[in-house]
Amino acid sequence: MKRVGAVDLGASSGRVMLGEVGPEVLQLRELNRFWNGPVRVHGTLHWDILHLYRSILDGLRLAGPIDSIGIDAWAVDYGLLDADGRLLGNPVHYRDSRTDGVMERVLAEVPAADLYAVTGLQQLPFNTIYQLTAEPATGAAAGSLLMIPDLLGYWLTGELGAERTNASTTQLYDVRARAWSDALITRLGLPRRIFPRLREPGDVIGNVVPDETGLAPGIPVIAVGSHDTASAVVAVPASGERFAYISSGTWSLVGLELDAPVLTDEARDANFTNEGGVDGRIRFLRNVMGLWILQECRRIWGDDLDDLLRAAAEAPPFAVLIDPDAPEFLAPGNMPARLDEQCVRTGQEPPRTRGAAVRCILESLALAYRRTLHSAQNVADRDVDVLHVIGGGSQNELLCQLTADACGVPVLAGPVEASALGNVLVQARALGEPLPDLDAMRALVRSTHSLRRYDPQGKPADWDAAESRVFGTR
Ligand code: LFR
Repeated sequence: MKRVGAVDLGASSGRVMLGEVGPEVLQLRELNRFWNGPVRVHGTLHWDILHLYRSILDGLRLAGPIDSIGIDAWAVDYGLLDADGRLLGNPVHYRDSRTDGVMERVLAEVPAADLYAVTGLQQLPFNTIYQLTAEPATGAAAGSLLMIPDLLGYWLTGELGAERTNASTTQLYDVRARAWSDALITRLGLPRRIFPRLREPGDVIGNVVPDETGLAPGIPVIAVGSHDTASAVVAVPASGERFAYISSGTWSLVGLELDAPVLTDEARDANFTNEGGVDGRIRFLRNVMGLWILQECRRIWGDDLDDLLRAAAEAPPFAVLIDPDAPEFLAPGNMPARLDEQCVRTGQEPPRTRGAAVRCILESLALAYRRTLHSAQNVADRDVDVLHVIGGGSQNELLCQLTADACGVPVLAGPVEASALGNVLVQARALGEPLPDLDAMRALVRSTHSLRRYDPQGKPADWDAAESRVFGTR
């Protein structure tokens, strides 16, 4: 039996889990859960990175003897170190407005087609490439750039490096060559020296430094799929190939797992990403705005989630529909007001009750999933028999049912803590547990976790009509 510490930093919280893995055993115990929201200082949204580091250490100290530690977090964000390895300023959160207009500026110099041909990445205004371009002075002063899990791994071990799945989200990584894109980095005038040596999920980063961490010295820190979505996709309890997934949390990452990137014009026009997965797989997916809109509404309303979902279940269907991926929903703020504004702009009467607003958000998400799933299948030429919904959103029964109805395939919901499970599984394998490949890891998730099935209900024609209402005729 292996006992490992899994650190998973998500948008609603960070947590440290104890993972236990053995033959027919895969379980998690939460050791510590802590706040992981951005801190606004003079207008800039920052990570609270030292608070996180301390909370991580506090959690790991509660684990008892462990065989290793692995860390995952959301993608694209990073810390810059000076030549002596000191952090240059607090990392900035990707929802900060410093990237406003930067993508357009970069695209005026490097055509989107050139970027896509190399990186295969979805255009998102907060990709690392645009964040770095937004702060050229700091970048120029830096000795190295570390993605957040790599930064925390560096503090624990003293070892610099760049884990591959997260590096693949920077839009500075060559997805076919599986290396930093020197050509792109140079073309953008970024210093090549700041991009550290790449490491694979499963590589040992180093051993925990004694003394200041308060942890037993010598515990190995293992690079997992340090992009949380890469770890989550490891834990999709699928068998075979004919599946799609939604990693459902603050974001909904909707897509397929492929053996090779799809870099066609069609894939680029549909704005699909080809992110690097564990074991060299490709996560061919699109970011759909996810539960963020609802989370931000609740921050303003202060209502209990279950009450809202009950009211939404009773609200009339297809009353108001929005495009959840509209850019105005990206930054934190007064989401109920932004929702109403979009309704007015699109000639719809804004929802009159909170239940109706939540219904609108969930139906609109299901509609965006449907569109994304169909387009992924077309572009990648892949048939799908089942849609796995993993992550926190898999607990949202109304959303899961609407997703099955909209997509017209059965939904299998669970596990909830997919990122932490994927993190634990990759560590266990690196420690010698007989989990030779993703199939074996997924079989272990299936045999240890119960899933909930939602079969499509209702009339497909209603969703066809809804889709042309919001997105025009296909
Ligand atoms: C999900 C996620 C997505 C990424 C977004 C921003 O937590 O990692 O995969 O696009 O956050 O980093």
